[in-house]
Amino acid sequence: MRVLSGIQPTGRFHWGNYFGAIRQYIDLQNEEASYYFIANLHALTTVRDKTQLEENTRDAALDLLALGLDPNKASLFLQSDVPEVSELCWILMTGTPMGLLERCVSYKDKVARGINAGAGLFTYPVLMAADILAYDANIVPVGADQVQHIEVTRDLAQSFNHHFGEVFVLPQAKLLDASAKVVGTDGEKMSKSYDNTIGIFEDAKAMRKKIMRIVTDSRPMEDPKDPETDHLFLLFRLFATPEALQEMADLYNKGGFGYGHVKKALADAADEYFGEFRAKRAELAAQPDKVREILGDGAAAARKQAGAVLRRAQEACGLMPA
Ligand code: AQP
Repeated sequence: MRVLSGIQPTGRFHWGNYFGAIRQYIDLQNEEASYYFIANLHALTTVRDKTQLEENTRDAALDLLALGLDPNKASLFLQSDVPEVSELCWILMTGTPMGLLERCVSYKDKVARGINAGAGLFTYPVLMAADILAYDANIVPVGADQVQHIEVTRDLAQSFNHHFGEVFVLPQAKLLDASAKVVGTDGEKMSKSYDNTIGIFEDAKAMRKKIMRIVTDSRPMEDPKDPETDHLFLLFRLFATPEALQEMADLYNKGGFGYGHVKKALADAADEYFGEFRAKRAELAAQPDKVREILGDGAAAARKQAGAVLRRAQEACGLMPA
């Protein structure tokens, strides 16, 4: 299997990014080929500050490597280091119906929330399609919010193949059932733009404070509560062992506990889970040359693959590459 996924350096990565996507990257890095990129071209649609984008990009690379992405197994690179993808994006754009993009929920959602939407945000799914198709990826590990974009990718690939011959491999989204949509501190999807995130590498004290401030319902402590509808429980489930989870579920069903107890258990579990990655991150942060080299090697491997697919597409549609 060939695996491809990307993640935007639009801010620090949060639990949703980790449990929905990054954990899958690590699990899938032993596949035949796996490519993971830091989507700085996508991020440019929202991060309009040079220093901020550079800082986010460095943080993204450090975070991914510290969390276990192994450059000996997978290629890690910056999206902007593979210009072949932007060329492929144009080729796909020429065959993209406006209606297909107008139906994309994540675009509509951002517009509804008053986010200033330019052509970059509107055409985001086409660049994403080029990102995926350029690596002949069969599998794209993502969270649930990206499934529609992968459907768009399949539509564009199928339409191109139908018109010009079999050029593109049709990809499939891969989701983790239990964490395809991680909830945030307000019970909605955890998302940077909803301001409801808990960061993976957030300072341990700040993280605990944030958890302790999570708003809960005001039912009396004695009442039994349904764990499956409580966002605190859903977050605890990300970290807990099956035994600890069962114990907590029993407590909910019985009633007579305080949410402070659950919050403390959640903070302890998160601390323990991410604790081991902190030291690795600090170690890597002290070796910027090594990180740059990893990204350079990743980009070289990615360009080779993307170049081959671009030539295939150019030949098929009459662009006659030299
Ligand atoms: N809450 C989530 N649950 C599960 N998976 C999630 N992902 C994001 N949020 C959740 C997955 O993380 C990967 C990287 O996504 P991205 O680069 O598109 O990051 P993002 O969408 O910018 O993350 P946000 O916080 O949700 O940002 P905004 O607010 O800009 O949309 C993807 O695979 C995504 O599914």
